[in-house]
Amino acid sequence: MNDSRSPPQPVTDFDAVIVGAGFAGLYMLHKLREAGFSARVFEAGTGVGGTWYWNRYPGARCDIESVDYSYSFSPELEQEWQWSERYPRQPEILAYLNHVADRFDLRRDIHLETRVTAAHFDESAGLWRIETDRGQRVTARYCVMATGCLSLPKRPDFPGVDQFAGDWYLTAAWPKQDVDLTGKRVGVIGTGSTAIQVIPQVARQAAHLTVFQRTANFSVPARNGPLPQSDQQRIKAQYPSRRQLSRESLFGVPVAMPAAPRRTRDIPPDELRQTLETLWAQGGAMSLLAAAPDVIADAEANTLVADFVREKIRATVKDPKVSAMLCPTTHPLGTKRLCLDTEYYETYNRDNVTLVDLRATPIEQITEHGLRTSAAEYPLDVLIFATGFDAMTGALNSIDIRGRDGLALKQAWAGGPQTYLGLASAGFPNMFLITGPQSPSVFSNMVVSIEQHVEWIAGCLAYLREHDLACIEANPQAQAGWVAHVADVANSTLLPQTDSWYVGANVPGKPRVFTPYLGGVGPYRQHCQQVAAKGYEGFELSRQPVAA
Ligand code: NA7
Repeated sequence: MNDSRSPPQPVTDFDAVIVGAGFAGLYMLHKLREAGFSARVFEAGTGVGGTWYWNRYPGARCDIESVDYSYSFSPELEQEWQWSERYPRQPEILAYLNHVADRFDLRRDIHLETRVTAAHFDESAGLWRIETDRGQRVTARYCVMATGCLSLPKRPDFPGVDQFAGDWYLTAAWPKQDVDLTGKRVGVIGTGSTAIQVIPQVARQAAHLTVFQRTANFSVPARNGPLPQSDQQRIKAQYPSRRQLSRESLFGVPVAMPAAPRRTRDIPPDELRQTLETLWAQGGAMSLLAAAPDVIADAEANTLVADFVREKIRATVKDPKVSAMLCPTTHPLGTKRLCLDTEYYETYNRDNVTLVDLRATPIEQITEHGLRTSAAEYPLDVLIFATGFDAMTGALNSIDIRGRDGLALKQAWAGGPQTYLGLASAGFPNMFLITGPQSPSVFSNMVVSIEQHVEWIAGCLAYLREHDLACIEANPQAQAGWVAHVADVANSTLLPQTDSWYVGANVPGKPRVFTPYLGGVGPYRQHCQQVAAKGYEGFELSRQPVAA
């Protein structure tokens, strides 16, 4: 704190503007209202739901169990909502979020079909000026970006895409009405988490499916199924301890951090085999990673687990040429998102499915009637692009965000994101990021991380109000220290070496920076709590709403 008098606070339309009405924006609105702040949410979709509003492709499903991929802030909500399956489908998650919007009367403060185009910090007035694509201009003291980590899809930029005479779809902008693929020759480009969900569904409907694979990925069976009432009741009875375990865990799922983890390579081979078999039979990607935490750090450990998965792929896929193509060889397991599937590998045993290796035979062109690689032309009626996102920074950088001295966020982050705790960025006072770059975010159960950030931000705003403070801004030194720490932790693992969206390698020209924080959800939460307990250590707090 660098001054003692309290000048009049700026008059603004709202205390806070929140950008986005997914899991993060909805809870932020609720929490701020509860604390007596006024807030307005702007959301581009015609409904709430964020990721779960846009990603309606066949097979869209969460890879975290439904009972854990849900809000914990309301015991009543927790108890009353019934999940039907172990892993929730997109329509069920969307229905849940709509229920939350109604139950907490959130809709009256949400403007739908409204995209925020600009957010400028007005230094002389000490407030944010927000503009939308509908021409609205509002002011707010705080600006909260609840824009999501995977919300800006990559547009298909293959040569010839405009000539294609058939229908094409982007998984992340799937139409609301049913798409009938019956009798169609369908091509899917991509074999990431999304494609791995979509491919088995399409194969069941289409006359023929051709999968265009550039990189084979590791996938673990979900073992999805109905969630029996009795199991759900048992879990609900233990919710407080289950939630607490998730909050203290590595990835935000209820698996305890091992007190004295053994190195995977020190585990006797028979015992390791048994553990992996048990986990494979149980299903679930996060538990496999959590069971052998050194898998992402130790190349030898990684090979042991990766070999096990490759063996499972070979045992499932009948054609040895196809199974060889499906066995990942380009990266260690878990250094690209470990996928979760239902009958993904089995799908390649169908007569109507062809796998094309784009590394051996790259795409040359999309033609009027299909797709041509360096080796062949594939006639297609429908093309599905499951080609991923400009992750972590894409949605933020697509808004014209300007902080002090007109500094553009894009410019401040030209060499990669610069944040303190993934919550704020120096030069952008009173702006908060929910699950921003350099926080656990995509390397965790997003709902657990979202709740932690929302509660931290709401606590911070209450603190500012209580102490008559007008301005909070990340300190550049503290930020530099955090950015270096995030990089150090990442560099102690195998992850930065792999070309993945975690490092921005999937977007040409993007600086190569490993963006999620790998220190674990539990330790990260503790650190954020300590920062707050020490009067927001590493932030500059000021009574002046404007620059001193
Ligand atoms: P991903 O994981 O980025 O997957 C995209 C896939 O598309 C991946 O297989 C890419 O191959 C492939 N791709 C992307 N561009 C091309 C081009 N130009 N040519 C050929 N193939 C291409 O996105 P998802 O939507 O599957 O998953 C993102 C996250 O959303 C997921 O982890 C969940 O957390 C939710 P590549 O690997 O780059 O060679």
